[in-house]
Amino acid sequence: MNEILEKIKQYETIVIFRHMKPDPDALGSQGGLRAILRENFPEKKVYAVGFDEPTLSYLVKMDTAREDVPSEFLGIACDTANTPRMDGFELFQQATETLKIDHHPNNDAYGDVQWVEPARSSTSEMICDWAFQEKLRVSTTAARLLYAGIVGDTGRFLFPSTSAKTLALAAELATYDFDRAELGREMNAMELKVARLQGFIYESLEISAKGAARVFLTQEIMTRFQVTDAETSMIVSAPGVIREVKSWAIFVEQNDGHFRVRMRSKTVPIEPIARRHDGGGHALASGANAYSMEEAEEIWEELKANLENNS
Ligand SMILES: [Mn+2]
Repeated sequence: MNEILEKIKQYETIVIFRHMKPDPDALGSQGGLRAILRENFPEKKVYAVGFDEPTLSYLVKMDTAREDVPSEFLGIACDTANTPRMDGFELFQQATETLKIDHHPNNDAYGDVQWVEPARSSTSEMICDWAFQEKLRVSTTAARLLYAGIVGDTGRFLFPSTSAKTLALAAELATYDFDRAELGREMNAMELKVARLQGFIYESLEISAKGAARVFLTQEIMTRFQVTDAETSMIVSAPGVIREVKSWAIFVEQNDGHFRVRMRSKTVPIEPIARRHDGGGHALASGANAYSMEEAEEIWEELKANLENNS
């Protein structure tokens, strides 16, 4: 953590990265760090790169001027567990030096300097803590983004990763002059078509005796509800409100026919299952891939067995 500012001071150009299919923490930590660096080092060129996710456009806009990036620059990756998931990895590879700031398990230990704390609620919390400790100026824009990232990754301060420190940092961010109520509305807002898909999920969820649950969102279903894969990320937590459900997997069919599997669990870790199937993430929130129906069935069997062996 102490080396981060050292490295930043050494470079005139800094490019900040984050993972593909961004969530509020990816964008909050990336955009928050960009705002902090621009505020404190106005002479430096600071860029945030990646796809502008339309469902999160209320948060932040990426920089597109990649041709402005000189041959010597510092690359910082926020909230990105592994390099295959990094948006803009080709550019990151060209960086003179690289930093990794993340709160996922450090299975892919990339980066010349790595600051990884899996016990943290969010990368936004880490950036916030770092900025305050280093006595950097935090702009209102930065505060809003970091707050959004914390709110997003803690499930509105409900997940067990929410510590007293998380709340204290969020309380500090809440002293800044941004419209928290409006941000909250944006983060909770759901399009009607997505709400209807959520209704479909509740209707078609299969639940095992021990509380494993699954649902398939095939291309046909996605077309019927006019919903994209990115839009399904908003409803991954939906099965969690059902008392009978302990762990769940949402199988989202991709254009190439394979399934992206979004897995969640209330208490029993599911991350090892995700790791066995080309994925990973957090103990209770992971993503995996199933390249055939047989593999999708294997994941389901493992999800059920996982609860039988751990309860
Ligand atoms: Mn995160």
